[in-house]
Amino acid sequence: MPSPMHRISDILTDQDDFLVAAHYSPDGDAIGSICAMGHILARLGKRYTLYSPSGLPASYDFLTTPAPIRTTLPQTLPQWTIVLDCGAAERMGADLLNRTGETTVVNIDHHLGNGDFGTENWVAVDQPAVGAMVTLLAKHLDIPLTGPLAECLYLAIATDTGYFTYGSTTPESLELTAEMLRGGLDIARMNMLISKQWTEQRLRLWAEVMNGVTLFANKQVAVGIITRELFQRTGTDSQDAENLINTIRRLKSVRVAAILREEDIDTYKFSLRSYGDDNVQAIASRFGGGGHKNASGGTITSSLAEAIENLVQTITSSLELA
Ligand SMILES: [Mn+2]
Repeated sequence: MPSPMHRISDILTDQDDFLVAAHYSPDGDAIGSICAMGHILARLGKRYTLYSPSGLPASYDFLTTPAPIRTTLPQTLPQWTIVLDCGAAERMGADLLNRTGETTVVNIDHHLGNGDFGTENWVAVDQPAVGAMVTLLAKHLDIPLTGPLAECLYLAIATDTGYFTYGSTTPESLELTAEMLRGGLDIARMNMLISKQWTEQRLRLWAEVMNGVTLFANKQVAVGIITRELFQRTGTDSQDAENLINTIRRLKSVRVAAILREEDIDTYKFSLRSYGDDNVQAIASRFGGGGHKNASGGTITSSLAEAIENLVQTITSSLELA
């Protein structure tokens, strides 16, 4: 029996008219994979439509897209819909989810617990990015990893691997990226374009949150707070707070970094980060949350003071921090 990758490769070659989508609020892997798939379909001479309900994020507007990204679905859906980087069917957003009966879903993903919601499913949890899977498709179809295609693939793989620093980084993903470099990818320019997207507002937000960080348990637990008032005052939103926690985690004494973000009155979303054997997934699960061993999150409904105390107490006892 052919592998899922071969079956999907055959679909791309033999069929025509595709909708290409990913999860809503797309990250670098999602948007890079949508655009890369578009470049592949263009190269194969196929009809295709790129779709993301919120459009191309402003922070990725440097990407050379093969076609505009539509924010609404066409009246009649194409025969095939390629869904990328969606850990669950709901992640594609209600508009598309409600119409999957009108099309044939090809599900390409790397999240644990995907559930194989497509008609065709290629779910590879050992892949560091869906962009790496799309790269394998391109290679299998003899499409060179050059030009705008390589830039989209690089964005997807680099951002999902933390620039090749996470444990998910594979030798293969480095080899594929090396092939893009040999094909002329300007990696310094790409990294500049990807990282140099900050607004002054974001800088002020980060400064205030870091300034307000409180340390507990002999400075082994760091807690940062983001209120709705702070977002409002600095003119930012939750997207601007992305990755802030990783900077707090850099404190040498810290084993667990936490951020509590006010979602509503007495409702706080928390994120936890750790390194190595310090399992924050187990801590998040005590609050009904989830995630991975070193990156997890969930929601706490209580006053801020209670939320902090509860979280710090659970972290301290779970990791036996003195
Ligand atoms: Mn991904």
